[in-house]
Amino acid sequence: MIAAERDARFREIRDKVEAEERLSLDDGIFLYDPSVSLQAVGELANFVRERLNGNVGYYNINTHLNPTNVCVYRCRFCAFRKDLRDEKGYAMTDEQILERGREATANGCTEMHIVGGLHHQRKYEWYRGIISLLKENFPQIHLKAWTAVEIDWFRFQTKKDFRWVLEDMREAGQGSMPGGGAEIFHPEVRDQLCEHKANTPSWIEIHKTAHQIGMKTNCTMLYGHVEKAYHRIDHLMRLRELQDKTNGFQVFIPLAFHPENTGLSDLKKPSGLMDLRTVAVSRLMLDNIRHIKAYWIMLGIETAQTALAYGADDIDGTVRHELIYHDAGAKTPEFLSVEQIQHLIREAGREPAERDTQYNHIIRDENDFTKWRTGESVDAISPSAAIVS
Ligand code: V47
Ligand code: SF4
Repeated sequence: MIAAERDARFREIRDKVEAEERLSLDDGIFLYDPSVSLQAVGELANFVRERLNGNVGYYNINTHLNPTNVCVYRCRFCAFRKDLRDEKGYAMTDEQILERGREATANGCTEMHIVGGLHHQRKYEWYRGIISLLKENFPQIHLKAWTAVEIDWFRFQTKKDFRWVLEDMREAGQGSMPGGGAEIFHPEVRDQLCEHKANTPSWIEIHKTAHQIGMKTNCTMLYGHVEKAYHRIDHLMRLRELQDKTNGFQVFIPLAFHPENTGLSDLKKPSGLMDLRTVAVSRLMLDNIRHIKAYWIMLGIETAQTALAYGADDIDGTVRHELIYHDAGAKTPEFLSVEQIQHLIREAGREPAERDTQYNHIIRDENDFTKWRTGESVDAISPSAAIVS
């Protein structure tokens, strides 16, 4: 495409975005073309980001819990899983899990992000018991637990349906679902990465069922491996289509592939340019998902900060005990303090705001940081009111 044609095509897309019209598959693929200025794509995404979320950069205070790394599956991109008899394989005891809850409470965490492997010998009751143990002992902490891959496994274990599993886990204390396990939906790619685990129709059905029973969920896309722009845009459009039906996704998180110690270690990790373009294109394509998260653990702090000007309005949390990315070679710190996270958001020119998992404001006790109450939904505030001059 010659430069004049390219500029005209970009203007067409800009007009659509300004008029709040939906972008097409072809629009999305065009925005991924490296000859289309990244800065221009980023500016357009930033325009949408500010229209939706003002000048705020959201974060939460959270911790991770990976109860086991033993897994029956062998996803090619995964450095975290271990075989049953591997000496590095583990399954946490109740006491270790309780200790994590105590640590989270002492740190003022509002959320525990719980995901792990599908252990050959652990029954459904073990997984359910983790949720009820934590909820009974730490009722204030929101449990964002189990990806669709795990819910699919629990269906297999219990021989019940998705709705039964989700309702049973909710009764035990599960509050919402993280967005993992989505990878790339298109079978041309999915079959190369993880042909055995929950397939695309199951992933979609599980999130749809969660939304139908009133449970909010997150969604993700793993990019930067064997997929092409077409597969990424197809993925985003499938998420957009489900969101049109259910409105149950809270946030989208693009996940950059980290190759170290994986079955795809011959690949290079995606560049910072690709990371920023993916954040921006996601913001532009997902016109019905309010928040885009630049997960600092995965992007690195500098790229996450920059992403706050390329469409992202959230950088995830303070995070402790993250293993999935660190096992795959992530060089980011193990956690950030609240002061550090606020500083990096301010340095990016945004106003930090603490939220809970479900995007409500968190109001901390002035005398005791570890105590808090939930304020109104961040989405109830109009973006113009949120813009800080
Ligand atoms: O499902 C695994 C991905 C996901 C690698 O919902 C990898 O708020 C890159 O979903 N390189 C788990 N990615 C993480 C996840 C997540 C993270 C942060 C916030 C939320 C949320 C969800 O990580 C997996 C897979 O897609 N993954 N291995 C790897 N080597
Ligand atoms: Fe198992 Fe999840 Fe790793 Fe796949 S990504 S091998 S399901 S732990």
